[in-house]
Amino acid sequence: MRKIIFITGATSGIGKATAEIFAYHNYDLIITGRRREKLEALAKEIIDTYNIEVLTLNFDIRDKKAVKTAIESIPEKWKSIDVLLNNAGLAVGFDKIQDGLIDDWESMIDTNIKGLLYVSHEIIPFLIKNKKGHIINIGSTASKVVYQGGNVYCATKFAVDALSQTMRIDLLEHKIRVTQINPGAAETEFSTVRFKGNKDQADKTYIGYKPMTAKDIAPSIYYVTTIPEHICINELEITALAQANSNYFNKSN
Ligand code: NDP
Ligand code: 8X3
Repeated sequence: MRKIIFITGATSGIGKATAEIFAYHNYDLIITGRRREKLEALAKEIIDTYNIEVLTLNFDIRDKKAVKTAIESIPEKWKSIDVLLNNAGLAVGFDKIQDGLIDDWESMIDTNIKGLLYVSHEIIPFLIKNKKGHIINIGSTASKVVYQGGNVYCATKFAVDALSQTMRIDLLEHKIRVTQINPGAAETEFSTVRFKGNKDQADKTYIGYKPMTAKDIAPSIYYVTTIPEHICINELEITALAQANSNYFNKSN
């Protein structure tokens, strides 16, 4: 029987690259996101390439009813989930706190913290019932070190860090692994979303150095699931060689 991974935010970036690598490694996939056409296109591409099954669930992670309804709709045979990848997330805006927009703050808090919790709330009972499982939360270098203009985004990623740590404690008795992966700058749709579609501004994020891509991060996400059963990689930080932390870059290229 093939293993199953449930991925939030699989329509783009890190979630999409991770879907591809787990498919390559013979997992069946439950892929989720708001953009239905991108989900369907990815499902088709993966089914055509790999001999595995894909279930698509189309919902907005900020909508707790929609999350519950979508996960309740999962057919019985798909409930034997081995890995939950809490990846869906975003930054909106880059303003100093005094200039920040409350709508931007709410969007990040609702997606990165509350959305992660809504999904985890529905999936964790499956993992407990199945007596197995691995939760992988995507944090960030911003889960550890804040930067100017990062205020609320960093706060949400610090919250993810706190949740990963407490999930690991709370789920200890159920032998469920909890890993947090903290990427540094990776060129995905992330900056375009942060700068609200302003591609020029987004591109400036990556000038002067070679950032990671989603494909640089996905193999490590797969790797943490492959280690012996009695071990857990609790945390992993991955950055471009040109990035030391949230604030220090070598932008001389
Ligand atoms: P992308 O913008 O490329 O992908 C984000 C994914 O999240 C999309 O699939 C998007 O799907 C999904 N998503 C966003 N909001 C919602 C929502 N309300 N409901 C459902 N799905 C949603 O960015 P990345 O791949 O870079 O980001 C993935 C994760 O990695 C995020 O948690 C981000 O914070 C984190 N990260 C990114 C870094 C980077 O530099 N790129 C560095 C460190 C961490 P859709 O729009 O279809 O709903
Ligand atoms: C995303 C990368 O540097 O904008 O978490 O925080 S950064």
